Amino acid sequence: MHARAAQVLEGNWTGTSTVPSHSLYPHQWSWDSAFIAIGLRHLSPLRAQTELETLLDAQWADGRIPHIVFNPSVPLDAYFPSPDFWRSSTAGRAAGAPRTVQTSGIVQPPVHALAAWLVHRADPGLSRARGFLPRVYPRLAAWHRYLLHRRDLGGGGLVSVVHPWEQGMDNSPAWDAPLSRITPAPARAFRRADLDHGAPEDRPTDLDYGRYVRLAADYRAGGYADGEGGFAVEDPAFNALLIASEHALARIARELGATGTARHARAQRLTTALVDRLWDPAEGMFFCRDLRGGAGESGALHVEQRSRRSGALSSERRSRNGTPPTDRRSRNGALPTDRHPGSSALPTEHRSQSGALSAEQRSPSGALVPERCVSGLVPLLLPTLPRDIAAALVRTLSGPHFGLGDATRLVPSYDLLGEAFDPHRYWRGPAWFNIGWLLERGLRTHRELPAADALREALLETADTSDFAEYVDPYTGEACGVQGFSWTAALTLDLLH
Ligand code: 9YW
Repeated sequence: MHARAAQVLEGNWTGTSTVPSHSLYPHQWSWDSAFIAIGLRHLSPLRAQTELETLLDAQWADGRIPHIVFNPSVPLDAYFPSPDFWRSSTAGRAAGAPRTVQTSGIVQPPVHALAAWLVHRADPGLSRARGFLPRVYPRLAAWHRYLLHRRDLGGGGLVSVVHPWEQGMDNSPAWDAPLSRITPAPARAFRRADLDHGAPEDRPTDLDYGRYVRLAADYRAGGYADGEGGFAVEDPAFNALLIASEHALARIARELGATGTARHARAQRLTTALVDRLWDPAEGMFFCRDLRGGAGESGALHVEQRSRRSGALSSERRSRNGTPPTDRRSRNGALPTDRHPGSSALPTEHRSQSGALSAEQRSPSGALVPERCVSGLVPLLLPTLPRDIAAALVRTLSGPHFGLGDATRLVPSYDLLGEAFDPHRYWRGPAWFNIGWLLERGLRTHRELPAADALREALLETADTSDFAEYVDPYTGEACGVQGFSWTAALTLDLLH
């Protein structure tokens, strides 16, 4: 299996970075590269360093690491949205997009500092000889600075994503409600290249895509400036990965002769904010906070400003009396999809279609999204999580909603009992290997060794039988999406070591 995983990574290597898959994703993706580097370090520490360096070469002057770095030799129609959609070097000029390389304008989860630290550790001699950490450290620090300063849209110390693609779990049911306020771009305005390579029933719907396109086009129209867009969500996995990476940056700083203390302290403050804003003790997991949700929306949950430790989400769920959530009604087309009230106070080009709520309509702290998504378990990764919270997450992982070690041997991306559950559709049920890898690490960190061992076995076995699939049916392990997928192969290598 080691040799076959190495072969997948060899085949997907372009000379300076690794594509997730030549057919479906023929460019460099940000968090993919971080996971890929974590596996590549066992094959070639040099290639692993190069993978991260190539990505960081495309960093914008404002610190953001773009979610895609485009390969100019790949035809424009091979992937949508292509460079001519994002127009980074012109539309992103004010934000400091690079001139020579084309990128997207949104970001992906910050796994990079964690990856850089693990890559360094694989061969510290080579790393020191090449000055790897001194070169990447300032860039990683600028990346975290961008997230913490430009993306604290809720003002509570956590980072928000402004597009579902940023969080990495594109069509997670957590986005249904926040996306339902976005007017989809008309289907004729774009052509989905993904359907040339993936089965439509495994992929997001056209309606999802229309909204992804609208949000991205609005962000571009505003010069990729952060602020008042129609979609702003604090996600537990994105923030947990930032915390893990901040701890890794502290270790890198120490290796470079600083103390790292301030960074560890910052990671601790972020952990406190994560718990205060996203933890629900009654549900035993974290939830997304929809900053644009709340007051002014019929059918949406309203969350008051008090701490989530009080179990408010559970009472909200009960108080809904079975009213179907806005998102599902709109997805089924039974009700009009456009519920954005518009906002004349905002510049029209950037805001009118994005569904931004006006200040009066918006609840200052937004609302938790009552969907159990696997991102709400990812904070288990954090060694400094309060013990009672880690224990509750482990119980939720093996309980009826995620079924680990009972109904399934892998972790589904979404609630097995949730209304939106679909074992084959992308991030609405299937098990993904990067998430399995993060949770295996979390279980091990919190000394849940039998569960960690069992998950490791299941991940390895399924990677093998599915031929390194992109994602799998969480019950049967049946391959979905593409095969020969890079992070599946890379993380297999890491689990084997
Ligand atoms: C897309 C590359 C990316 C991943 C994301 C995944 C998918 C891209 O593929 O998004 O076009 O939908 O959701 O997490 O980074 O592998």
